[in-house]
Amino acid sequence: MTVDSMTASPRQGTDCVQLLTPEGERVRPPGYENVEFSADELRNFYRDFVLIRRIDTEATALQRQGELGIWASLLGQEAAQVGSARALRPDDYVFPTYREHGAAWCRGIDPIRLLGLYRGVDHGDWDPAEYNFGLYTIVIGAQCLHAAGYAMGMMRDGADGAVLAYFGDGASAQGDVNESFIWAGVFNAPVVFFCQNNQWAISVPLQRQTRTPLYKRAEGFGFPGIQVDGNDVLAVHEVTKRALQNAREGNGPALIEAVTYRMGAHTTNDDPTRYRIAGEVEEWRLKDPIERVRVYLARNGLVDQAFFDSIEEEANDLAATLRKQCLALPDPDPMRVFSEVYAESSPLLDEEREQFARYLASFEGGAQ
Ligand SMILES: Cc1ncc(C[n+]2csc(CCOP(=O)(O)OP(=O)(O)O)c2C)c(N)n1
Repeated sequence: MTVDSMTASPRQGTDCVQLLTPEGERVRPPGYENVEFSADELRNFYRDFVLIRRIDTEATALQRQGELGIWASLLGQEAAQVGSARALRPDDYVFPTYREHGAAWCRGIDPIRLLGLYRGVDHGDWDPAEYNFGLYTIVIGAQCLHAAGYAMGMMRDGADGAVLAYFGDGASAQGDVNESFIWAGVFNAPVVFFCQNNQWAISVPLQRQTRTPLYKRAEGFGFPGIQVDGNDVLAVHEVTKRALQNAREGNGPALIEAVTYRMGAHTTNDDPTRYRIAGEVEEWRLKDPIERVRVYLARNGLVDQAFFDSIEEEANDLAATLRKQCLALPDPDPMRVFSEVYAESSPLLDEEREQFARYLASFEGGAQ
């Protein structure tokens, strides 16, 4: 084995599914010749894109102004998230990480709830059962175990939905993710593992996570793996739709590797210029997921300038509302941690609650 082969980039392969090129050209690879999208679907993808990118920009600005504790930007990953989340049925169930703002948007979660979490005034304030969308998971890869278990439960309940679990290229190296692959595989659970391979796990590049393209790992666990251009919303949508349908029909799990790129910092606490070169970012800027849909829509006469203008206006209004709502979010009652972690109390919890209440009361003005 040569040094070159040891350090070869396990990146995009020739069998990576693409239906819309970075230049906005529609392509039809074998097996996908007859895939069609209506003009409405394409316009809706574009609208989702612009709105979630605007939410992301506004949240980043709010963090910079000290209004959020931290923010994990999704910039560049819009197609991976919108394409996959729009392939879900309402009765399917999603397990996200902490960067799935686009998927949350598609599931109908008000973005102010994401801002509340990152502002530190709540712990993720939506009811997972209402949206079939779990709470954000910061512990890398843990949600894949929840997803495999939930899918096994659905199967035993006779439900005919599927589960979609998001995780990153870094998470692919976690034990939890690999254990969930084993369980889902041997129990034929209806779960689609959706890896957003954005090339970096904070400062650790993909080459330090794997020697083979990630989708190829699935074979070793006994289910299909497929690689898709993660910046191509059409390809992501079609591939995810098929995998979810297969899972619902009892054909078991699948692993989708969406090849994409984290355009910004890992979080607002990070400085990516310390570990990656500007040329790499520039290369990916040319593959922007929004631009290719914009070009396709315009070139095929599916929209006019008024369409783009109205979405721009909608995005600006959304950002202004979000900003106002964010600044008005109330500080939480500090005692809330005792009421919302455990279903039932215990003597130790009672004692800690009383101690904490006394501590708060010791300040002038009591718990305020
Ligand atoms: C179990 C665990 N180990 C380490 C961390 C610290 N950590 C936070 S994000 C991250 C990298 C995750 O990279 P990846 O899975 O590729 O997702 P991305 O952030 O790129 O979307 C790490 C190691 C953590 N949150 N949980």
